[in-house]
Amino acid sequence: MPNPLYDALFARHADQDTPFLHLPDGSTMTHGQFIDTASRYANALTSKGLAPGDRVAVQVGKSPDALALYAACVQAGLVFLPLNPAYTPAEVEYFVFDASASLLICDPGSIGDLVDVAANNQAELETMDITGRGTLRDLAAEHGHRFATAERTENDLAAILYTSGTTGRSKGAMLSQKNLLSNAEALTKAWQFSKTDVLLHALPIFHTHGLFVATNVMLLSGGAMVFLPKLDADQLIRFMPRATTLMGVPTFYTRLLAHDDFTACLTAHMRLFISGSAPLLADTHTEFEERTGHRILERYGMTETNMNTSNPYDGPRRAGTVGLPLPGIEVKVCDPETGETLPDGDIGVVEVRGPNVFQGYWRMPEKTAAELRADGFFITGDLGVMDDQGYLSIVGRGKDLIISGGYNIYPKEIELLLDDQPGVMESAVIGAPHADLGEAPVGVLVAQPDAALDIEAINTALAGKLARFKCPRALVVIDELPRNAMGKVQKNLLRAQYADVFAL
Ligand code: MLC
Ligand code: AMP
Repeated sequence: MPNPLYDALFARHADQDTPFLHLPDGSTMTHGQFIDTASRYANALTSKGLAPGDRVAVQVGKSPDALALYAACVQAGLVFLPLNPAYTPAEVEYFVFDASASLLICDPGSIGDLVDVAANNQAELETMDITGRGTLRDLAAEHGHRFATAERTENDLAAILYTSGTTGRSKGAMLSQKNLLSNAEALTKAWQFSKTDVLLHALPIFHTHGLFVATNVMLLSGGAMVFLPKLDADQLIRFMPRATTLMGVPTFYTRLLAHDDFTACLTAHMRLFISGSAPLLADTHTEFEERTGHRILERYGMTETNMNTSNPYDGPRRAGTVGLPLPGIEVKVCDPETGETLPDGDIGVVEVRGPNVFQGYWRMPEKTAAELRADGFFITGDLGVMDDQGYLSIVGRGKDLIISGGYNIYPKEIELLLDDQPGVMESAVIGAPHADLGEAPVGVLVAQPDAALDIEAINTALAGKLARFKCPRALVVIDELPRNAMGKVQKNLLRAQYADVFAL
């Protein structure tokens, strides 16, 4: 049965004894073993009555089995919905409810918190721990490693990835098989990946970067990955001699540079270092080149579009820019009011069109219509400027968004919770520069008249509701929020005022 994404990324590796995942314990999983594992999971999932198009929410730690779940969903035609393990049960409930997920797979340690979430939403519940063990693996073990691949077209959904929204309600970006496959093809070619490559993979696998950019490119090229649970600079350095390439958010590069053992000698054999998901400071780029002789290749993308632009593999990699549009993808910088394309050199909103652009937001037609134009251009909300050579620079964001260590944080979601706290009259959440994470959230609070704010209690209340990475790393109290003539909070003034809050 045709299933374009499965055929291109997975089916061709069946029975291959070439290495796919090198694990930190020294073991290796071959491509064939990975495909067999995935097919057992596909059998397990369908044995539970799941049918093509059903959503499978997955909130588990990073492991080969967790990655095999992605392959299993593609093979069975299920829609993969990966979730950050840091999300609280309240956050998970929203995703399971919104997506009408048929199955939730979670860590065994979360069962107590999530059993009601699943029951309330008529979802089945299975477990998988960070080693891959759990009820789902037990079920998979009862099945064979052959599975009749579900028929799919390139327009069928492969995944829904939730991205937070400016209103505080997360939106599910619907990604079709074609969205994912076309981008994997473009990137594999642009970055010259081949089966001789070994990628150091220390990114999470519940976001576009670690899941689609990294994994799909390696599957398409037939190469291998050193599959590490998370960023740990010691481990990156330990395994670098086995690798040819690294993909990371800018924090990867600042942490490597902070390490004394990170030297030109260690990296001499490396073919490519790629950065994205957040701005790479030009200083980091320069320092990296001075230390290693390598010029980091920066690219730009987002959940809704996968990757849009990249600095060239051959040709000038310009620090501070995110490079040129990838082949087949149109990128323009537009007037935010009129939507007219601006001349080179003018700052405007970046819009993109191509086979990479998502299918819209799950069950949110108004939001889809607001961001996806009828002619197919997606309004990214990023502010950019194009130079006369076609290189794009991201110079800011039209959307009120904080990117902390590559994770997106929408202030509205935090402000709504802060406003509900005893004694708080109003709040504004801003991003302040942070040496390790690029930026981190700061909550600016205004107290009700005569109220004394209990900052510790507010922090505790937030921690129960929000994933830790979203919780403000500083809460400050001021008399009133600066507002413009329209009554809008002037966050730019707050950002200037608290620019040094993490430097102290
Ligand atoms: C962890 N913490 C963070 C955080 N990550 N806080 C703010 N921002 C982050 N990004 C918090 C934890 O909750 C914990 O808090 C403490 O920091 C230590 O946790 P940790 O797990 O030990 O953190 P660490 O290993 O330092 O992780 C930092 C990181 C990681 C930057 C390596 O966040 C990471 O891998 N980020 C990559 C994100 C990513 O893949 N983005 C791509 C999105 S796709 P406490 O309070 O409990 O101590 C996309 C499209 C595109 O953007 O273009 O690619
Ligand atoms: P996400 O919604 O998590 O996929 O995050 C996408 C956002 O990350 C984009 O809209 C940009 O704001 C930002 N981003 C991704 N890559 C870069 C980059 N290289 N430079 C600056 N910002 C980036």
